[in-house]
Amino acid sequence: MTSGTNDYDVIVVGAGFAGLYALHELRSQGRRVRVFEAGDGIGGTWFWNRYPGARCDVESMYYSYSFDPALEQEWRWTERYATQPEILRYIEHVADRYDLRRDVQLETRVESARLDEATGRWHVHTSDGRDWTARFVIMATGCLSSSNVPDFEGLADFRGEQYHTGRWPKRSPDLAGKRVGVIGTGSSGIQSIPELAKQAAHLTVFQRTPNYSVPANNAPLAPEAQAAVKADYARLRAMGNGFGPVLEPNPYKVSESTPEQVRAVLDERWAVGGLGFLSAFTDLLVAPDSNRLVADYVRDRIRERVDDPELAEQLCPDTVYGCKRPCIDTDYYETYNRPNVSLVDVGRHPIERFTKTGIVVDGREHPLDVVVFATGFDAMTGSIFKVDIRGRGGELLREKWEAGPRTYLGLQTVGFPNLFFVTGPGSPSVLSNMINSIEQHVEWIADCLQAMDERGAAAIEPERGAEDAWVEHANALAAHTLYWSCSSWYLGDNIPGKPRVFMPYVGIPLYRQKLAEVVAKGYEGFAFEPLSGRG
Ligand code: NA7
Repeated sequence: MTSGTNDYDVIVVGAGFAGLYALHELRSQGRRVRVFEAGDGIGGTWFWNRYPGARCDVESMYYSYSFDPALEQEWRWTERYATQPEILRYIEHVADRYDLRRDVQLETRVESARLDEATGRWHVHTSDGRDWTARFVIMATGCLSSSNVPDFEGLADFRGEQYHTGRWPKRSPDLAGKRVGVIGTGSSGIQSIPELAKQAAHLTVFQRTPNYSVPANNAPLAPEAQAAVKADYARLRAMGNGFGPVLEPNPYKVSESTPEQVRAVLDERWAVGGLGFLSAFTDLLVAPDSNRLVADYVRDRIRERVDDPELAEQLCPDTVYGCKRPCIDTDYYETYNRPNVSLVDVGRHPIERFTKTGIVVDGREHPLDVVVFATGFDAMTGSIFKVDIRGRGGELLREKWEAGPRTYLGLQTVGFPNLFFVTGPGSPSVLSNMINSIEQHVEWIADCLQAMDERGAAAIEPERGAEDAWVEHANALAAHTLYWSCSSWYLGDNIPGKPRVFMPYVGIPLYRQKLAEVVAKGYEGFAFEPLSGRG
């Protein structure tokens, strides 16, 4: 077995919530771990997404690690929904508290990872020109980290400033007195538009598809409320599929409820604010009629928030509620009542081209000094594919997944032994509280490595039959949903040429159960290669 200064037990790609926890867990097991991070700071998603108004849409008390009760008790969140700077401060606190930084190499992109079948080790090449070897590679690259700027005609000619929300500069640009255009009305657009409107002389929003948004009802966290959660943290964290008690799912279908009960459920969720509409009824994402009731309710609330009825209609989505990831906001719709904000519908008339001085839509130029791309990400697979990953027989992962990602449990893929994904496609990931899923996967991987040590295994890899069955099972679950009824990044629709596959696993409790079952049955569906198989 090779060893040397560049040889590690585990190489982790990415220093966000997932990579840092993987480092902590695996290092605690006595393994030599090295983390590579492309950014010049830790934090992943929360390092890059610094745009004005950036917040998490999961409540701060539940969007935090649970692995150490002492950490849980000592950290104080200040608001119901944490801002990006506060989340970044939390991650930095965690890194310092557990002395993680010494094993993280910043400003270093992992360019390739190649399996050497003779030795069973992964050979990793990084952007600083160095080569590394490791027995395990963990892709902790995040689900929404490969930013997407559409290939607009004439974009290179535009002389103004350009920013992507997911690559926002550390020193936020001064927008005072400027004509600012925002392309995109997903979560990043909906969060940033109210803040950009306050700064810019004029803000033009280029909207292709309106999105549903519900007020976040953000507010400072009262110390007593925080103390009450901390007193009962474990139980409360487990509620609402890990989103905390605020998202406790209503166990009924719309069809099992009277109109009065439906109205009461919706009114209650509206009053609480946030993502609670997603779990308003169990049939929300499977029964079109149920969905329509919820969608109508939210559309009516949008109409109440916008003064100009015509503009309100333009802002009302006609898609299934929850088909695209719904948003939560602070004053998003009210922002359109400001005199310095205008909306351009690029759904009916797509952006024709950029010029030196602006954006042309339907033959008319909108002059701009600044363009903000709130145009999203190559979700779930984008950052994985940025690394040239070659497994058995030199097979390129990107090619294996050409028709869509194929994993067993979202954790591993056939032909790539000892390569793990944290919150990979085929696991609940973006449909869940990401921190919960990250902890679940990292702990599963750590236990698996321990089990491998105990049984003297050199490598672990899914069996072909198990992977095929998992992909089929995950597809079957998604097939019964309304997720297929609109275009979304869940399906890869936003990236030209990307196969249309529903990438996350639908069903958080079921997934938890399956993971536990697999372990209870001695890692059913995985094949272990004995140590003696290695020379
Ligand atoms: P999203 O949700 O992917 O939103 C991207 C937005 O950009 C969306 O409104 C798109 O319209 C729009 N878009 C993308 N390409 C174009 C072009 N070519 N022309 C006009 N408009 C375009 O990304 P976010 O960053 O907002 O949020 C990602 C997730 O982060 C979010 O769901 C939360 O989970 C956190 P479209 O809807 O495709 O018509």
